[in-house]
Amino acid sequence: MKLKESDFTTDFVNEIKAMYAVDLKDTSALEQFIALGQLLKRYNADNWTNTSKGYRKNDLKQVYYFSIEFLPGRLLQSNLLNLDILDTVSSGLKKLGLNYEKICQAEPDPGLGNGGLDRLAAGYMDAMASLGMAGNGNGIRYRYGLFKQVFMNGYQVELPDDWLRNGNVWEVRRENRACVVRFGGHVWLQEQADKTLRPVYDYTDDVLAVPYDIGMVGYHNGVTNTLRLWSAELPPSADHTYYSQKQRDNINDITKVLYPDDSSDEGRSLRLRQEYFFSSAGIQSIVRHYFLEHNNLKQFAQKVAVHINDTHPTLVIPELMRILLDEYDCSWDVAWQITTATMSYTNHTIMQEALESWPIDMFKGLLPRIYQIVEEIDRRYRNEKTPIFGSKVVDNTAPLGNGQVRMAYLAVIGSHSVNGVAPLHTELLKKDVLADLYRIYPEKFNNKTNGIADRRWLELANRPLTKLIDQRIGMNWHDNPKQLQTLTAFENDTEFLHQLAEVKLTNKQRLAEYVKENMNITLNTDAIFDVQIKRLHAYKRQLLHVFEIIREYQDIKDNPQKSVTPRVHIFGAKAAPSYHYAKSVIKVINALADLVNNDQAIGDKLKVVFVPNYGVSLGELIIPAADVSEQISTASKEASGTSNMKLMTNGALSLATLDGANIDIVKAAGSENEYTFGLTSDEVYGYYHRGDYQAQKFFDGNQELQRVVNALIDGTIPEISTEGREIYNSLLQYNDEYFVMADYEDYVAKQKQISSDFNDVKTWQKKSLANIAASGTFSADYAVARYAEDIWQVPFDRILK
Ligand code: GPV
Repeated sequence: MKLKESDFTTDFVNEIKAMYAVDLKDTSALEQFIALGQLLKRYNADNWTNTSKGYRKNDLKQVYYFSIEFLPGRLLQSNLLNLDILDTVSSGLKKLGLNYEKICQAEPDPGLGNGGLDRLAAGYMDAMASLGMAGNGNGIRYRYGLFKQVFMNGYQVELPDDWLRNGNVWEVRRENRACVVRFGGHVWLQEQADKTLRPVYDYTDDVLAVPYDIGMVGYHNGVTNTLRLWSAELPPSADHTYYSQKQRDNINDITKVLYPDDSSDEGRSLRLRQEYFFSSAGIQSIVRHYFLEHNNLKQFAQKVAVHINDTHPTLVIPELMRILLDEYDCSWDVAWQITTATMSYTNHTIMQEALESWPIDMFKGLLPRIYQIVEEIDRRYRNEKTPIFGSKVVDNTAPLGNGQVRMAYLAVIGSHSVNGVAPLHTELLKKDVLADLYRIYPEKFNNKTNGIADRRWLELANRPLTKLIDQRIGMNWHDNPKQLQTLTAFENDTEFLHQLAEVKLTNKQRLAEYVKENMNITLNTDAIFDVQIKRLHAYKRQLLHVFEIIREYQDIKDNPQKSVTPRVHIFGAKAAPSYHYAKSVIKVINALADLVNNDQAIGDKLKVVFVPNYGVSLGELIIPAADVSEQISTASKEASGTSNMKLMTNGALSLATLDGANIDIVKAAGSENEYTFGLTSDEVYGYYHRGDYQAQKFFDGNQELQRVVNALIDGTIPEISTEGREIYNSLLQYNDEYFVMADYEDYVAKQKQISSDFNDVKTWQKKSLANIAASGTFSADYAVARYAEDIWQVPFDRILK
């Protein structure tokens, strides 16, 4: 949009007056942020209205991306960027004597998600709008987000994340679009006047689902799509019906807190209620919207695509069936044809424990009609497939089995497309986790490698680098990130490589300031900033990184005179509150940090920083400052990873196993520009098949490793006697489930190589440049374009070459 700076300052001052009835100088940064958000919403109102009107008028096919969590990050800057008024506004605010940075930081970071899965969903919303695609999000408006993490005595403590305390300026409550979601009760068949039978529900617990819409502003294209988040409230009949306090609580609890678990199944019925709640509300509102422009169901699947982001929204399948059967009198076959043509599903993990399933008794009690439909899907599936594939394969893949409703199987059977999120992951789905279903439905399986919101992670998070790139290759890459590739022309340009190093230093200084201010640790910005930021999980192997730190520490202590390349090891990670092992690792890292950071003999050769409360905003600060990107999951376990891509585009070199999208990153940037190590996925599976992995052997064969592992239990690191012992036992007594011991030697060798290579600034920066240049292909814009072409069959405006 076009905006004159003077118009903006006038508008802003007026907004402040109208909202707070005080002078500008008497407002807080938070108030300024809220006023600015209001103003932007007003500026963008026509875009938002016209976008939905346009989709309706042109009867465009709409995509609905269902995800139980979205992790959008702060929206102010990205909205300003996408509206093309960032410079005008920031300089206008400056003219008014205000601190633009501080206003941006006053925005609460919505804690509406856990990790990569949810960040991916939010990034795809941005990409859909930026491609001019009719894409909608559908999720839950949690009153409290993921916990706020603090460390007390080195332990993780979870505080409530009250992110909505001051409201959410970006949202619009639309009570007139509310719908009722029914739980429990009895289902029976009632004869209609025309003698047909219709299910009727009695004694249900009804919940009102109220949508809150957030505008998803497209990049420089005037498009604003909608992310619809549902909130659970008492139904309007509350005036007449008596609700006990318990019933009220039951309703309010549905959208009260985000489940803090990441890829572990949570057998609580509240989670199942959350899943049905937003699935049902979303599907009801889609059907209602469809019938605004159509009077029969013939075109439904041509006009609507529903995407199931991991299994949590799988109940959209039986819910759409329910509506078609019970409310629109479709035959089963017609309803099933429409449903499967509409639905598509993304799987995000091969970890068994993350494959959701629900005990049939719980499911049936909570969702009796939906259960009947799942039973019928199961019955027909068995009838159709058993003669062809035999009962063993069918038993192993049917929606119902072992007393459970198996969500991933239901998702595959009820969708026309199933995709993994990196080539290796998709191959493993076919070969292992979903192998039997792949035999039955080979045509459904496809890969869609993840992508990141590069405008957020590069343009916004790393302004100095963006400026430098713009100076060299102009601005076309902003529209088409693959053009970053042209940067390779400068790979031997000494001045440019020097400038790259300067930019990195600037970003490291910025991070160092934050760390000094918030954690009182002084960082040496000449050191290698070695970064591992992701949820804490055994398979991600933060422990391997810990081993390297212990090794470096012992090495410096043993050889005080030896010259070393200084290191700063930076961690950011939340552990699920119930994940005992992960919390022990946090304690160990913090104890190690205490030991190392306070040892005079270590000085600034080595520092360990565990930044509390890692999330999108901290990522935006840390990632541009990284030299090394730790992507060290056990091969086969990380479906894709996305921090690997964010770090790459900011010029960090990957220290990586051949897992997930690391493989594709190495391919894109060239293996000479990354540090790969460790078992391959085939080798890991080889151990599984033979059953002959022995952690002890690796331990016995490597004295250095023995010393490192012993440091967990011999008092080297004070105050971790319990945690150190647990981890020690997980390695030696329980045989090291994630092959930390097997990969140690190769990992350390690569770390040593890094320490030596880092000193050759020019060569290092050349590698860094190769990473930046090759990172464009991992833009979410391309990923979403591939979903649109191959799976959703929806058009989009922007042509990406
Ligand atoms: I399943 N992922 C996640 O963040 N939470 C989950 O519950 C599950 C998966 C992640 C994977 O672990 C990453 O490898 C992947 O990059 C990300 O989803 C997005 O696909």
